[in-house]
Amino acid sequence: MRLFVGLDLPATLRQRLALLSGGLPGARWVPAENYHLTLRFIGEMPGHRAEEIDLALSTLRARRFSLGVGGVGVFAKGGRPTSLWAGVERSAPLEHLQGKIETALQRAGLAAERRRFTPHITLARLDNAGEARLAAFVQAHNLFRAETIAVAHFTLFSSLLGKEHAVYTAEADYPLT
Ligand code: 3AM
Repeated sequence: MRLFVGLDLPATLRQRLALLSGGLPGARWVPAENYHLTLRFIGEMPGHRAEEIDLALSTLRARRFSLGVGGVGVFAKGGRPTSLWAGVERSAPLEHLQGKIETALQRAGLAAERRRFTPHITLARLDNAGEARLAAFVQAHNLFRAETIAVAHFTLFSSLLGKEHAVYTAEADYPLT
């Protein structure tokens, strides 16, 4: 099973984000049902490890919080833009939850994540998106702001890689208090 921990997003936010799709050649838009915020990518795990991970996550305690979404940005690799995303406000409760998940997963035997946590919601994968068009898109949507959402649980997702898009399934939800 290919796993990751993340936040599921409410339908209102998905609809709002979906309005950003379009008008950018070279963008493969993520379908609205796939929008999520990754808190920690785990990767391929055998079933018994998945169970240990589930157990570790279910003992974690953290508080509910609200999340602000706004702005758009781009990740690049070797100077090439690879993905387009909607920004997520960094906040103490979000960082706290992410840190607790990291600790729980390390306790469950996973190696430490070395990449810095950069909260975002991927909107599109980019293949050869023209630089000027991309810059114009980012500028045009930089003032984008969505309604603040209430986060009351986090989720362990499985991800089945497909030809077009991955299929994400919520395997377990963990309530925040
Ligand atoms: O949340 P986003 O869409 O940015 O790209 C994958 C996706 O990111 C990422 O994990 C999220 C859920 O699938 N991902 C895939 N392989 C990865 C890897 N080897 C990875 N993240 C880190 N390391």
